[in-house]
Order: sequence, then structure tokens, then C-alpha cells
Amino acid sequence: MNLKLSAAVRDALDAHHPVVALESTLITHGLPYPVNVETALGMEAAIREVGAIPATIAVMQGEITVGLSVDQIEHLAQRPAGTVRKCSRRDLGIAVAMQEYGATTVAGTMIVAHMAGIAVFATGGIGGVHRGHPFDVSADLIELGRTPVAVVCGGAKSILDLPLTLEVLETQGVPVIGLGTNTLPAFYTRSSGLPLDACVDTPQQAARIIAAARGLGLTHGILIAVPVPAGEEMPDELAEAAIQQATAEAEAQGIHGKAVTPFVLDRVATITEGVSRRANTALLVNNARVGGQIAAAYSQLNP
Ligand code: PSU
Ligand code: MN
Repeated sequence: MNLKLSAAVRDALDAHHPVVALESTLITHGLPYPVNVETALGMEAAIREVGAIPATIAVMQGEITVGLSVDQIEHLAQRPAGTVRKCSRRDLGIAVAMQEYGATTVAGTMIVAHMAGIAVFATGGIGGVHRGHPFDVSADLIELGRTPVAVVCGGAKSILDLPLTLEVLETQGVPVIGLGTNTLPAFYTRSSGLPLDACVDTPQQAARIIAAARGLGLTHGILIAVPVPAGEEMPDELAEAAIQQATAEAEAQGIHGKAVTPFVLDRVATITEGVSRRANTALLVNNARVGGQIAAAYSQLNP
């Protein structure tokens, strides 16, 4: 397969140093310029600070690239809307064959990370089951069921139906582990109140669960949910009101399919006048750091 690994990522993988995969849809479809570049680079820096190597993944003119350079991140972040394909499982072959730019979602990033031999991936919110549309199930959940990568996330935005999202994860055989929490975080807020499969207190304990599942030869993903740092979360009512308004607008305007998530994210940020964006970036950088710690602990267990 034509994966293009950066020298830093290739060296780290060869030497069994910890590597953390990062997605690119949050750069192109999740955050506006220049917050997207600042956040992407902030995540990479947080991973390096704890002794791991970041590998931001995207399709660059048909080339699946693992470990984007700063220039490549900057370029992707500034491309005009509509010129970067949002790449989930079904889209990767299209973007490669048509030599397009493609931003990988959680599903797309998991696939490429696994091909490259990267076990840990850090992001913000995963896709899920959409509120009021129980048949609009993100391919992220199906990918988590079939691809052995651990995904560190802030739970899922409550633009989604969180109880149904957990049901689908259960059906797909995906354990959801809280790190420092026993309930599913709701992205902008620290808790949805929904119980999880296990709760751990340290990255080392999380790494042990990943290693045990891998030792058993199980090929499913593992979700590690980390709440937004205390003090950076949004008030519950504010988050909920903005989400209700944004989802109603999506409904009224007939937005559907892969356009729903980016539309709602953008509207929530506008409605909350950027308050949501602060929680968003704080959580992304924190998850990257935790991902680095888990990858480091995992590489100790799995030399
Ligand atoms: N949730 C966020 N920010 C994001 C996404 C989700 O809070 O940027 C992106 C991720 O890349 C995720 C994708 O994998 O949206 C899910 O899209 P869909 O619902 O079309 O599967
Ligand atoms: Mn969706």
C-alpha cells in the first residue's frame, strides 16, 4: 500500500518508540482557520512534551501521508471549503485514485494508523448516532468494532444521541473506558451521566487494558474517554441550548449525511460566540497529551 511515512514517524516505529496518530477532519471540517492550525500544532507539541511522536494523517494529492509536516498542516488548514474530501472508510479509495486532498475522520484515521502500525490515536469527539435520526450512525462506530486502535477522546458531542451511541458501541464489541471518570464525558461538559464499562485512574492502567485485549488477539478498537479539563468546560445549559438550536437549523435546512456534523459544529461555535471553541481546543490538547502518555506506557508493556 502506498502509505507515505515521515522520517520521524518511520524512525519512531522502527525503534518501537511511542507514536500517536492524529486526525485531520478536525482541521478541515471541525475548526476555522487559524484556530485549526494552532490546535493541530498544539496537539503535536503536547505529544512531544510527554516523549511520544505525533503522526497527523491526511491524504495529500492522493498520497496517504502519516506524519504531516508543519507546512502540510498549514496548507491543508487553509484550503478553500469544498476542496478537501472528508474521508471515512468508503472515501479513502476515491481520494487516492482521484489524487485528491482528503481529511481523515476517526474511522479513516484508525484505518491508516493500523496500516502504519500505530496503536494509539488521540482526537476530540467521535461520531455517533444522530439525535432524531437513529439510522444515521457514524462509520466511526463500525470502525471501532473492527480495527484494533485505541482512540482517546472527549466522549461525543451531545449533538448526538449518547445513549444510542453507547448501545451501538456495545453491539460492535467496543469497550468504553473512562480515564478519571466513570461516566461518558459529553465533550463540552465533563459528564453525560451515562455509565461506562470500566474506569481507570492512570494512563498505565489504560495501556494495560489495550495490551490485554491485543494479547487475546481481539481486533476491535478501544475507546478511552477523558473529560474536558476542569475549568475549561461549558455550562450544561449553554451547551444544550446551542446544540438544540443548531440541530433544529440543520433539520430546517435539510442538511444531511456527512455534512451534518461539520454544519452543527460550526453553528454551535457561532451561537456560543466562541465559548465552545475554548473547551474544544483545551480538550483536544489535553487528549493529545494523555494519548502520548498511554502510547508511552503501552510501548513499555509491548517492547
Ligand atoms: N466531532 C467533533 N469534531 C469533529 C468531528 C466529530 O466534535 O471534527 C469529526 C471527526 O473527524 C469524526 C467525524 O470522525 O466528524 C464524524 O463525522 P460523521 O458523523 O459524518 O461520521
Ligand atoms: Mn454523522
